[in-house]
Amino acid sequence: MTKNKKLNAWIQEMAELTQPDKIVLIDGSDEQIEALRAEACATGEMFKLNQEKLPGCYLHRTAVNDVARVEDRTFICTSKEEDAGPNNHWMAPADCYAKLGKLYKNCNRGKTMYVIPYSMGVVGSEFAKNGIELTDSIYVVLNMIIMTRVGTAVLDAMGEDGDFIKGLHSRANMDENEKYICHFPEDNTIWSINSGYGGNVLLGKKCFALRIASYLGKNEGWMAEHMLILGIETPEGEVKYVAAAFPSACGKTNLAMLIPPELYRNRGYKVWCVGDDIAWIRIGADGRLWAANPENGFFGVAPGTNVKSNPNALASTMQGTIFTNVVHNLDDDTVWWEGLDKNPPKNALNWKGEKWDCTDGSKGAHPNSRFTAPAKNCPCISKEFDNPAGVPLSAIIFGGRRAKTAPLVYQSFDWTHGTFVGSIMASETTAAAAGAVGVVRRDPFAMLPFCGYNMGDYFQHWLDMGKKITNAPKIFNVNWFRLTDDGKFMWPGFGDNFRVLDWILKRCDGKVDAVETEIGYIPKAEDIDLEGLDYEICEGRKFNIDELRSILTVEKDYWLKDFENVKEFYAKFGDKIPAELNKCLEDSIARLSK
Ligand code: GTP
Ligand code: SPV
Ligand code: MN
Repeated sequence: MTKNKKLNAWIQEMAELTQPDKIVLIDGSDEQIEALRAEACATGEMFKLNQEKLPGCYLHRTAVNDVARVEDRTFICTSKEEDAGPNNHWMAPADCYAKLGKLYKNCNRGKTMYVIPYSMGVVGSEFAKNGIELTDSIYVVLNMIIMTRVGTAVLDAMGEDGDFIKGLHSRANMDENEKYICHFPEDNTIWSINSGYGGNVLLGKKCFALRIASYLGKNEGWMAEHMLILGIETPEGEVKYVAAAFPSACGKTNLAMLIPPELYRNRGYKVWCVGDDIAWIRIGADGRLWAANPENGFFGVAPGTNVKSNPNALASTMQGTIFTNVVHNLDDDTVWWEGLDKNPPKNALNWKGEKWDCTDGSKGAHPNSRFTAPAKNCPCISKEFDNPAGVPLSAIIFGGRRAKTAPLVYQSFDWTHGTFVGSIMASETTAAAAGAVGVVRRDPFAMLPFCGYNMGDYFQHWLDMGKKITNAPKIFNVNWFRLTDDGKFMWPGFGDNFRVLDWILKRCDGKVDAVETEIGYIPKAEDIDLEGLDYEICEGRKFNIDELRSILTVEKDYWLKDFENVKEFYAKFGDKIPAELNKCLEDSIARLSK
């Protein structure tokens, strides 16, 4: 089928196991894409939207019980359980292969198995890595074509004996009790069965580019992170880059594409998007950290995306986009979701495909409904997007959803303390994963669901990397999600987050001082530029410098309580927690208890 013998043998082996009627190699050609779209529309797997308003756009609905990642059914299968760590569910590789082997047996009978050759990173470049996904789903094929670099060029880059990550996916019979997303880092293998939802089935994304890649990065001296990458162009025309790790549905896509407030636009500032979800980070010859986005598209959260909050994301979805689990407007075959505008369609189907009455209080789009859009559609895509070396980082930013405790922004004391700040991250859970929403949980580095090995070893890897970087980025933490007592967001967020980025860059350049507190350096309120900010917190009450002061305060009682919870979290990892981090924790508690 291809000129790569290992690949041919593996395809054959998986075909013998799953017994497809037909095997189709994805070459990435326009003709093949058109034929697949037509076939998916004929079977009802996808719906062709209004091609005048939304050229090349389609709608897909997943099964109603298959709308998010399933963390309880996600496994890391290493020979030793300790290598997966308490942050992962574990199965012995042989047991998992045996268990899933039974589920895969003959599961593709009567179906076509598609062979998708894809590259994470620019095809054939030094740091790119190849994968093959076998799938029974055209929806998966078409999403992978947007999200990664797919087709014949990848096979050419792999050559006759090149390696690849082996990904086997089948929707099989969609039995929710037999859904598994399993990773075999020691075999470069991913097996996913009985799901059709994004993060569970687009195997290049979380499964490969984070779980398998984090494991490879640990062994090879680089990092795979759940981070956006953006460039800030200054009025002098210089571009500085930052990467930011926020948990799922906590604002990466929005920050990555933000449009600065008018005040800054007038001064000549611009933001360029390099990536919105995943960063592969290496140490460059100059001793700096260089970050590249291995993906080729955006799998973004639809609800809340609108012309004010994220116009660049919205523009990215205007062509060649697949919408999943949004509202279908039957009048003109367009799409809608909560927070798009104030005019929900009257004649419409909800995400389940039922007739939807927008006045009955029910949600039309699923809270984790998504768009899959080509990165090249984004009006602010960086000119470095296709640079295989990536971009040099001036700052790394951590953040999460915290109604209380975490201030708007603070800076760590140094790399080690910055690693500590990443390790103590916590955030309210969101609809991106199955389970309860709004519960605070520890989510170090926004990698809790994505670290493919023991998180204690991952913390150590961060510390080790720090020792090798001669010119380290500064590390910060932000929180856009502080709430008032009556449950409203205090900080305006979105484009106004640029005001915080501006402070961060000034700190990196040593152009502004800060207040040293128990948890790190905090801005003086007057150093965050509020000019032109016109934000109503509640009826008639505008955001002002006093509000800002209140979200820049270190509330000691909250922090001490939080650190008790960090202790419990660390305890799960036993002696895997690096001594330097335990020391940071003790020192922080001591400073706060004074
Ligand atoms: P994943 O794709 O799941 O990894 O998520 P993400 O981190 O890219 O999250 P995204 O940017 O899509 O944001 C998720 C939700 O948070 C959306 O509904 C946004 O509207 C909302 N959001 C993003 N930024 C802000 C902000 O600054 N303030 C507030 N209040 N909400 C925000
Ligand atoms: C996330 O959940 O962090 C996502 C979406 O980016 S998914 O690809 O489904 O994981
Ligand atoms: Mn994500």
